[in-house]
Amino acid sequence: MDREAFPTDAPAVVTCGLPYANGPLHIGHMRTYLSGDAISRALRLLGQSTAFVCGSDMHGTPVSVNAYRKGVDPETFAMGWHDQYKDWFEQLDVSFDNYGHTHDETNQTLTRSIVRALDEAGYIYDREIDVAWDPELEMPLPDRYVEGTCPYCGETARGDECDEGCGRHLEPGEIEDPVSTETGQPAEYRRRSHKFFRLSDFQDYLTEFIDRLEGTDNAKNQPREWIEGELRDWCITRDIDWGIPYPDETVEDLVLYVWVDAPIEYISSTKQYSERVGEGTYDWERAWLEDGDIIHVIGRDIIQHHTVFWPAMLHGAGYNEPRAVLASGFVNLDGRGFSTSRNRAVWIEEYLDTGFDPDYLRYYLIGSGQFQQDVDFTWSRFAEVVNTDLANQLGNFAHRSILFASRHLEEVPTKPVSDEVADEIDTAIEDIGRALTEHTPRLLAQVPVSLARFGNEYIQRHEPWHLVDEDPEQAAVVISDCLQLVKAIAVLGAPVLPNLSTKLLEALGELAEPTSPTQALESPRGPITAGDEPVQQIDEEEVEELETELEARIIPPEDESTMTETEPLEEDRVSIQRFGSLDLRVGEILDAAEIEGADELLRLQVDIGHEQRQIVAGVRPFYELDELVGQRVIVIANLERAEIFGVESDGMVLAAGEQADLLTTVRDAPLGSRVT
Ligand code: B3M
Ligand code: ZN
Repeated sequence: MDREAFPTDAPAVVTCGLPYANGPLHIGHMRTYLSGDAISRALRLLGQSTAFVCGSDMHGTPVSVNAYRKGVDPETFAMGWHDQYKDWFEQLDVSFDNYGHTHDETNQTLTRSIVRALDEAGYIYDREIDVAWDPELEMPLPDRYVEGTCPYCGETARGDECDEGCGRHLEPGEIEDPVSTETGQPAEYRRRSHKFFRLSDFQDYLTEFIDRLEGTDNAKNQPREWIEGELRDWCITRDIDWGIPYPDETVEDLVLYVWVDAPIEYISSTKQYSERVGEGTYDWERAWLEDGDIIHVIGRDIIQHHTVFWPAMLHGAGYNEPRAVLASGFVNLDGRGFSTSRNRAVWIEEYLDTGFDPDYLRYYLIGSGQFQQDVDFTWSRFAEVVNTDLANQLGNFAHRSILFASRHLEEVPTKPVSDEVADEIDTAIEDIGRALTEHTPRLLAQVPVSLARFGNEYIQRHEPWHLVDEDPEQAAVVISDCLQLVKAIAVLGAPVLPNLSTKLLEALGELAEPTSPTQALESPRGPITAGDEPVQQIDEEEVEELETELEARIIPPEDESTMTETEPLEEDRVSIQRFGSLDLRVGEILDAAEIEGADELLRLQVDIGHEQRQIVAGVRPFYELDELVGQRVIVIANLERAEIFGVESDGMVLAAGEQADLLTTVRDAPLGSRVT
């Protein structure tokens, strides 16, 4: 069943995933916030009553772990970041109608009432489960306090999510080989009673829901596998003291799992907005309990929470369901993911320090790729996009049109524009609606730049600089057409480029923010005043400086190996006899050669005194070939022979850590000496 196209008469709610209040944000985090902002501005421009809401995610182990490591109590810690986030959002023109946080009274109260409603409806029960426990610290190890192996895909995972592998949510006790992140020791298990939500009761509902859901393809398709498979009940409590206490006095020591109260903040934040502006202006109850168009804009790593757990909770408690989920791809930095631990990131603070208009970042992140695809960022790519699209097309067109008009037009035009130009603007207006109905925010960024491209081509075709003398009447038509295109760019580009839009409107003598797309077709009010170029080119030198700065402060992978925690020590002891059964020898690398088709491997010829051995070693990524020749190494000489990529390997060279740091000798024991 297709829902009505946007705008509708219902109140819309646009939300963005709540940032954990636990550390600095980088520009990769901004993609969803900027897109959500543009979507809500576009909805409002089309006349739909819209609440754009979000808040900081204060609870859970992502916050408590970081606070604990800083030696600060979680509330003070999270509040500090919350204030900082508010400030950053404001500076980047992310204009939430309400930005609350999950620890505020509104959210605590609403969370309690929703959990009680679910309980009364019979969706919550007690179950005894094994939870990870740190024997040294005598404390439970929920979620991010424990790491291990994902039981589904075998990748390293956190206690509640397989963040580096298949992306699944993991239930307490599911992770394999759990290790405490605080002591590095293997975790034990303790039996504890917890509250469970009967997710399995919602299978039929969710199966139908996912067919109705709009948004990006990843959000509509990925959950099918989970919904159609076995839906296991969901543990909604944790053994920590930071969070919202489970709302039942007879239950002690349990707080709600952060993913229960976090999405409820979407409702709480809307409610706070309604309370501020009055229900006549925006009715949160209608939005969340009746027929609101609820649109969640999130990162693609939290699809399961928004398309499975959350709609089931809403449905179980009698709330309205999401209409759309838009799940964005990540932002990469020069082809690889941002890394907070390696300082491999462009931080918000840094972007703001450059003094570049936030519109540039908005345009880059919203306009660069399909929403669900990853976007790559480098300063030079950023500068290229800003220079090509915003400076050369949009800025240039607007500037020359305004200049021309201020010099050659005697009065502000009032006549309708040429058909060709009117058609172009009509299409642009339709595109705004289409971007919303088809959930493609990128189109919102393309609209103003396409209009400018058309405009530049239109000017080139009509050459008004000749017409001014040859045919002044025709010149006035062309210049008026161009001015109208500038106005359309300002009106229809406002959702993505609010600052540029204001600048252009001012030059056209318009002071108010646009409130309807049809203003794109109404003559500019005037007077027309030419100012500076609205978009400044970013010059090469500046780009180079920014790139060098970034490069210089990234912690290289070698150093990172000393920062990352190493594996815990083995508990099982071995006898000296067992150790003696390994024949370890001192050797020297005589030759190193690549193996076709195997990027990681090298074929080494190693002299081990008694004989020469061919050994295949996985060290290609870490060494140059000639750097290896002449190196002394330690070899397991009595390892079974093996064939690796079709090459015989007779022994193994010993290496340490993830960067394959080769073991060697400090002095010069003769080649072939036994290691004991
Ligand atoms: N706080 C952040 C994340 O996992 C998490 C989002 C909550 S949205 C309700 O990306
Ligand atoms: Zn996995």
